[in-house]
Amino acid sequence: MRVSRRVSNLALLVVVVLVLLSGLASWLVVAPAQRWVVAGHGAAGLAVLGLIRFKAPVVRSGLRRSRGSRWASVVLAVLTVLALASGVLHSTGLAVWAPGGQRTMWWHVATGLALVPLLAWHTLARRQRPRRDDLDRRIVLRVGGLGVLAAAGWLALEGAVRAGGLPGARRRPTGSYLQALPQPTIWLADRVPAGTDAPGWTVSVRDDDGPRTLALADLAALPRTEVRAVIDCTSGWASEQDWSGVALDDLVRGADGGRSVVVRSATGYSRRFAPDELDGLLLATAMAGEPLRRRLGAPVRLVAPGRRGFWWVKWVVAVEVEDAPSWWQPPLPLQ
Ligand SMILES: Nc1nc2c(c(=O)[nH]1)N[C@H]1C(S)=C(S)[C@@H](COP(=O)(O)O)O[C@H]1N2
Ligand SMILES: [Mo]
Repeated sequence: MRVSRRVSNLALLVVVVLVLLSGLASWLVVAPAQRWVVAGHGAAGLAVLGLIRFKAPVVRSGLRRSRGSRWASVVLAVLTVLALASGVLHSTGLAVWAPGGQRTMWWHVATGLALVPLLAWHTLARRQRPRRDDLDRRIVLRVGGLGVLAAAGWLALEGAVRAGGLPGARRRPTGSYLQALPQPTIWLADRVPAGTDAPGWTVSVRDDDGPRTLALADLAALPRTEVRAVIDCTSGWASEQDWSGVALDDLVRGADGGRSVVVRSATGYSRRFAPDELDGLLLATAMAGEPLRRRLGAPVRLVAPGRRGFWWVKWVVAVEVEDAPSWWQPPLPLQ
C-alpha cells in the first residue's frame, strides 16, 4: 500500500511527540517496575528510525524548493539524527562518552530538547489538515503494525546488546550506568558557590520551632543517620554510596498540615517536598566516610533516596517549612 505523504508526516509527528514525552517521563523513573517507560522511549525512537524511509521523499522534494526556511528544516533533520544516534550509542554502550568530554546522554538530552522549538515551528509552518479518511482501517492497522515492529526492533536490539556483551546490558532500569563515584554534575547553569570550605557555613531552618541558624557543629551534634542510596542522574550515570548526616525528620518540626518544605542551595537552586515525603531525606555531610567534596555539594547536601539526581540539592543553606503546596515549583529546576 502506498502511504500518502500526509499520512506519513502525521505518523511521524505523533511518534516524535511520543518520543519526547516518554523521554521526559523517563526522568521520573527510579524503580525497576517503571523501566517500561525507558523501554517505550527506546521503541518509539526506533519507530522514528523506521519512518524516516517514508519521510525521505518528502525531505527530498522539500530540499529542491528554495524556501528561505529550508535551513531550519535541515537543522531539525540534523538534530533528529543526532538525538537518535546518541540514544542508540548510549543505550547500547557503544559510546557512552562523546567527543568533547560530555556524556553521550548529555548530547541526547541537549539535541532532543533543542529540536522541540524547531519541531513546533516546522509543524505549524508546514501545517497539514488531517482528513477523515486518514484514519481508515488500513491506516490504523499500519500504525498498529508500526508499534509491533518498533517493540520487536527494541527487543532485537536489547537481545543483541546482551548477546554481544555490550556495556548497555548493565544499564539500570533508568538507563543509567553505575560507576564507582558520583560525577560532579550541574543541572543547567548553576555554579559551585564560594565558601564551601569556610568554617562559618550555616544552615538556616524555619519551622514551627521558629527560625534558627545551625552551624556545622550544631548539625554534627544532632543524631546521625546513615543511608546507602543510589544517586542516579538524568545525564546517564549513577552511583551507590553510603551517606551520613541528619535526617530531615529529625531537623524539621511541624511540616505536616498540607504545607511544604523547601531545601535551598547557596546558589538559589531549590527543590520543594510535600510533608509526607520528608521520610528518608537526609542532609548529608559525608559520603563513604569522608566529608563531602566541594563539587559534590560540600559541606551539606540533600540525599533523596528514590529520586533522580536533580532532587539532591547541593550546598544547602536553608530548609524552610512554607505555606505553598509542594507542587508550587517548576517541575524541573531552571538553573
Ligand atoms: N545547587 C545544585 N544542586 C544540584 C545540582 C545543581 O546544579 N545545583 N545538580 C543536581 C543534579 S542534576 C545532580 S545529578 C546531582 C549531582 O550530584 P553530584 O554533583 O554530587 O554528582 O546534584 C543535583 N544538585
Ligand atoms: Mo542530574
